[in-house]
Amino acid sequence: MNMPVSVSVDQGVALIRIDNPPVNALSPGVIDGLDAALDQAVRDNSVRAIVVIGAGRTFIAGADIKGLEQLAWGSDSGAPEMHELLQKLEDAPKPVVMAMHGTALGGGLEVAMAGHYRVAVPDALMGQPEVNLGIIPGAEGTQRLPRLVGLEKAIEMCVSGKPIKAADALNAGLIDRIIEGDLASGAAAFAREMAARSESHPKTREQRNKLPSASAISGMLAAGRELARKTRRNLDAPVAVLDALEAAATLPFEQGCAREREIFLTLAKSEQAKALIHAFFAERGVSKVPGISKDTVAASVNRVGIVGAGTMGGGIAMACANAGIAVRVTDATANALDAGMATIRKNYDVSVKRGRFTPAMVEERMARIVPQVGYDGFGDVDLVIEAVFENMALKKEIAGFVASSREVSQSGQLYTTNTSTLDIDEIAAATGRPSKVLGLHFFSPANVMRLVEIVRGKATSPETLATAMAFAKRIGKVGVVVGNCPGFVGNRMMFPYMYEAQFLVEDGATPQQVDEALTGFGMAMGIFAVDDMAGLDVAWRVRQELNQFSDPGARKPLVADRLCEMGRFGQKTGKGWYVYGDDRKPQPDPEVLALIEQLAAANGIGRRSFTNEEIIERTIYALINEGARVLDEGYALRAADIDVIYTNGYGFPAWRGGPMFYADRVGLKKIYDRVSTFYRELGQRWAPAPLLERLAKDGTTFKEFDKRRASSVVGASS
Ligand code: T1G
Repeated sequence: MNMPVSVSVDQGVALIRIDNPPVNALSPGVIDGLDAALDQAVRDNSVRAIVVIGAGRTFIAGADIKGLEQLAWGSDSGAPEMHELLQKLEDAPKPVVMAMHGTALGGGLEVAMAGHYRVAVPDALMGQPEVNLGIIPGAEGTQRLPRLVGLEKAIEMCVSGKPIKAADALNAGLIDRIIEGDLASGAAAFAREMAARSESHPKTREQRNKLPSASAISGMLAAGRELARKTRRNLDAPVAVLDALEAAATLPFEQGCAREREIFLTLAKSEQAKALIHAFFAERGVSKVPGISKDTVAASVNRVGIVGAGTMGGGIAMACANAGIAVRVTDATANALDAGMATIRKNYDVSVKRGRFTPAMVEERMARIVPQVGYDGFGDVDLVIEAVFENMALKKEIAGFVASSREVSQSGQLYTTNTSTLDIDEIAAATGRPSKVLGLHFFSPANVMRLVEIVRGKATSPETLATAMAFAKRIGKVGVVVGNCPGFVGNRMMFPYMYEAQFLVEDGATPQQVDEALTGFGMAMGIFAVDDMAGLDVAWRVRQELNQFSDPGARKPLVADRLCEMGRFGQKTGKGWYVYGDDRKPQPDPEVLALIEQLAAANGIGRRSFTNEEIIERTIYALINEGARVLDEGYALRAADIDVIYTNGYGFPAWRGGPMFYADRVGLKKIYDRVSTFYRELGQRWAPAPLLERLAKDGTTFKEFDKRRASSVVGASS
């Protein structure tokens, strides 16, 4: 068996190499291996200095999150035990240099900070991302980081969880040198230099000169709390980490470590940690798709052609250009193209103002986007993305044209459509080469939102799917493979949720109350504010395209169509469910409230008041019930995929794990019972999903369902 840690000695320097693919996580084997390697290097009289380095793509990316998951769910093992190792590193009688490349995160950075010196390659990233998993650093990071970079910088890094780049780290005092060229030899040379220079080497835990004076501490912590409140809404860990950082500034090192440990262990078992660790693995799990293996050949996508320069087309063009992909954008008229390019320019200008891009970076990106009327040069693109508005006839016409036109089409080219609801197979049929076709459902604004639903048609080939998955990753998106049903996974679930909110309003709640209940639950936005932002006309058109209320017995929402007939399309017309002033903040509109009351009365709907709890049950349980159907029918591969879709595309709070994980935590029996009650009281639309009923009666969870389905798929293919 390969040892995860090895030692080699060259010209007086011991190189301790950690080799625990894929990311050198700190498994117990790595921790023990480091400990033994350190002993060996210290004992060896020929060794004057020690370098610790990671093999493969990265230094250490942190504690093993699998272990943390066990800890979260009640196991007593799983908490990384590193105090002794860190102390031994720091007390080593020979200089220890940590040589970082890739990502030194969490426990990885904590190991690095216990070394006497740190060096890194220019593109290395260093950070304490633990808060993103609902925990705080658990290996003395909150105590050593402020000693190296000062309290203010440590607060910023630990609250945001965002890693910093090598140049920033050098500036802040986190590292001592940036190594250009080969890291191992550069770090060894640096180590020899340090060994020759001095007998004693700096121990981070003994440094106090970067810690603030007593009078400055409370101001910094107050600013940190404000930062946590503003930027990490509803999260416990970013607030708790400030207590550990306060201990670093006010208590002796050992006591500070004890305080950190206490907070770490409490949070490690919290609901938020369970949910966020679930979200971490759920996001990594989406790349596991039946029929796609490491051997499936994904074509590389370097040139993209986009049809339609509207909001979606423009956003997708930006996402591609940001990833270094050359883009051609076509639209029917020069005017439409000019408007589209102006919007792209305006969006980039905002990024410059916010300091995200420099003007030079923007020019580089703009130069990658070529606007054009017609399809000149489309023959050379690897991937076409049609992004015109949601109309089947138009989409088929374009698909047919692109496929049949010699100058546009070439045999290897993928054809994709950015529909949010329409039938991929029908569009694929119009191209005559359906194996090369799939849906790419981006979310608006497409240059920002991380989610893409990758819609597999019945003829989509594995290679086409693999190419689309790799393309999504390349442009920085989380691509979730879904099946082809109306609305796919995300929107199909959103419709019952949205309409239930509308029924609640007809039944006596107000749009504002529903939205406040939902944001109180943790949704990024209320559903009425979302509808206003997306445009009420979008759902209106979908209602007609999909004939959503064709069943004569179904309750139809009364107000939304009326608002559309009145031209109240939401933010873009200044009025929708709410009314908007210059600040674009939604304000309740008495006209809408009167309309709701009038329509309810005219249709004999009795109105009453609702508690927030009822509102959450009626809306979120509608989402879950439809989620169970989508899962059962196979349009979503896993409940966890639904969670990824909802946390990345629909503003569902990641700290609740996603709708299906949330359902597990509430208990499927409770959800099923409530859904059954609604079914009796409110009718057919609340019929319990068969899978929900089965799992509730078996006393099991969606997580268990995922495990069982995964093993049955593996079984089937082997
Ligand atoms: N533990 C276990 N597995 C990990 C892992 C980790 N820390 N990090 C990544 N993986 C797996 C991941 O599941 C995937 O597996 C594969 O590696 C590639 O990941 C004591 C408490 C490092 C920037 O939070 O941010 O330290 O799906 O697809 O896009 O205080 O992974 O292939 O089977 O994401 O190149 C702190 C989490 C832990 C870092 C690489 N560390 N990881 O991104 O690849 S808490 C983190 C990442 C801690 C201490 C504590 C990213 C990455 P599979 P990937 P990538």
